[in-house]
This record gives sequence, structure tokens and C-alpha cells, in this order.
Amino acid sequence: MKLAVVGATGLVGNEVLKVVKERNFQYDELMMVASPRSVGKTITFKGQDYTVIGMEEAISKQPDLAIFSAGGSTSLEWAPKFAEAGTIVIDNSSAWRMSPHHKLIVPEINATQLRIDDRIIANPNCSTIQMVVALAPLHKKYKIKRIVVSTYQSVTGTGKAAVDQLMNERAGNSNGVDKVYPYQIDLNVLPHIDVFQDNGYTKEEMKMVNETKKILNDDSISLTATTVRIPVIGGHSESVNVEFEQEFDLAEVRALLAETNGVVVEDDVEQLKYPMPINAHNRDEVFVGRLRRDESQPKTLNMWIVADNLRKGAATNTVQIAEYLAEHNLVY
Ligand code: 2RA
Repeated sequence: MKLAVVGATGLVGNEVLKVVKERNFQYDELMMVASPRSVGKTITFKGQDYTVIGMEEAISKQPDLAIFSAGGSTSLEWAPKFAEAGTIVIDNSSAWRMSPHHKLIVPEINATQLRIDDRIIANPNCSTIQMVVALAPLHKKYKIKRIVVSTYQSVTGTGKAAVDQLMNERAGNSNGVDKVYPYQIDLNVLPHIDVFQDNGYTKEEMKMVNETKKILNDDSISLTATTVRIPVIGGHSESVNVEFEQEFDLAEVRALLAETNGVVVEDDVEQLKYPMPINAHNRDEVFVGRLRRDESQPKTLNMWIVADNLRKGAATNTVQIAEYLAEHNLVY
């Protein structure tokens, strides 16, 4: 199996390589692919040096599988060309997520939808993935009516330049350094992720609304989101208020989440135990805590969900899709 990692020099691409190594994902040949300015660079992986190649060259080598973390416009242009050459593309950008012809996959929830003729498979947005991993078992049991979510998102979701902005500001070196955000991020909070839409919401907020419905396969769910950037690196956190159709039992919710694949319940306030990005960093699981009834209305739960956005929110999810394809002979 020939595997191409497209966007191999970026933050997510680098995380994809780490996850491929940690999970011992099997391939016969590996290609590191990136934009023209990185072509010719060397990436050392598992003790071997790889020269970064460009898109055309990668296509000419006909990889069986390509994990794309190269942004929406690159994906729109290049993913179809790879697919045309017989490659299955797993794409981390927003380019194909809401297309009715492409599947939006979180393996724990809907990998069984995948078929041999899926050529471009979309990986959801990071803030959506961690929320739906925790909500899917609850939706199945109690049926979700409405979700109100506020996020606290790591600067790693914006990329390396954003991490540099934060660190430069923290070190007092921000003069003359290009800013990725419109304002200082250190010691600040920006209620603004991605671009504003005509309805006053940001694109990140609308991704959460639309992708959640598609992944949970239920358009009847109401959802409203406020997405916020904070000066943190380890992962995204989310305060989620969820109203169900059915009554629930808190102990049962806890038990259900504890037995859910990919979820770790950290919920013991007496011991001051709750999820935090500093602990989720470099972990593949989704951490859930602060489980409590919303006392202001019936059948409503409050929860706190944290995950490393570069891991389960991006790299891990794509590698899990690749694993599913390989295990089910959907890639050759
Ligand atoms: C962010 N959702 O955190 C993005 C990354 N895909 O900005």
C-alpha cells in the first residue's frame, strides 16, 4: 500500500506522521507531499530521510491512499486529481464536508457508511469531532433535541503561525512580527474563529451546526454555537448544554460515556478531577466531565468536553479512517 501524506510539513501533517508511527499503521511506501515552497526539504521519519515531493510527482506515483492536510483551496484543486489517478483521499479541510456526494466520517460513529467507491472522504472539523464522539451514544439513547455549545479553542487550530504569535507575545517579542489574529491573543480571548457569515455567526460556528447534523444523520437536531479562541495550546474545550427528548439518569449517562469507544470520563469534582487541555495534549481520546443536570429546565444535561484538536480533531481521526479502509479491504 502506497501512502501519501499531503501537507506533511504543516502542524496537522506532522501530527499525522506521529499517529501513523504510534499506531503502527502499515504501508509499503510512504510519500511526503507539500506545496512548492517545501518541495526538496527533508523529513526524517522512523529513522529514514524522505525528500518532500510536489503534487504532480505524487500523483505520478499513484498512491493508494492520501491523507490531505493542506487547506480547502488546495484540496478542491488537487483531491479530485488524486482521486482520478485511483487514490483514495481522506481530507482534513472543509472542502468536501457538506457535499451531498461525500461522506463525513467519525469512525466511532459512522465508518460503516464507507464503500469501495468512496474516493474523497471528508474528515470533520476538530470542534465538531470531539463533541459528536461524546454526544453520539447519548443521542442514540435519549435523542437530542437541542444543543447549545460554547468553545474554548487552542491556537494550534489556526496553525504554526498562530502558535508563533502567542509565544512571541508571551515573550514580549511581538513588535514587527506578523499577526495571524486581528488582535493580541496572549492574555486575551477572541470570540471569533474563521470568517463571519451573513447571519452574524462565524464559519466555525456554522460548521458545528451543519456537520453535527450530517454526522449524527439527524436534521431535526437544533444547535447553536459560539466559538472562541483562547491562548492555549493543548486542545479545544467545549461547554455543551444538551436537551434530550427522553428523560435520562445521570449515573446511566456517566456509565454510557465510560463504555464509549474513544471517550474517557474524568468527572470527580470532590477530587477536583475534570478534563483540561493540558492533560488532553498528545492524547487520542475525548475527555468528558462536569456532568450535571441543567437545573433550569427538564431533560437537559451540562457537560465539558476536551480533546487535542490536532489528534482526535484531525490526525487521529484521519488515520482511524485509513485503518478502517485497510481492515475492510476498501483500499488496495
Ligand atoms: C480551528 N477549527 O480550531 C479550526 C481548525 N480546523 O480554528
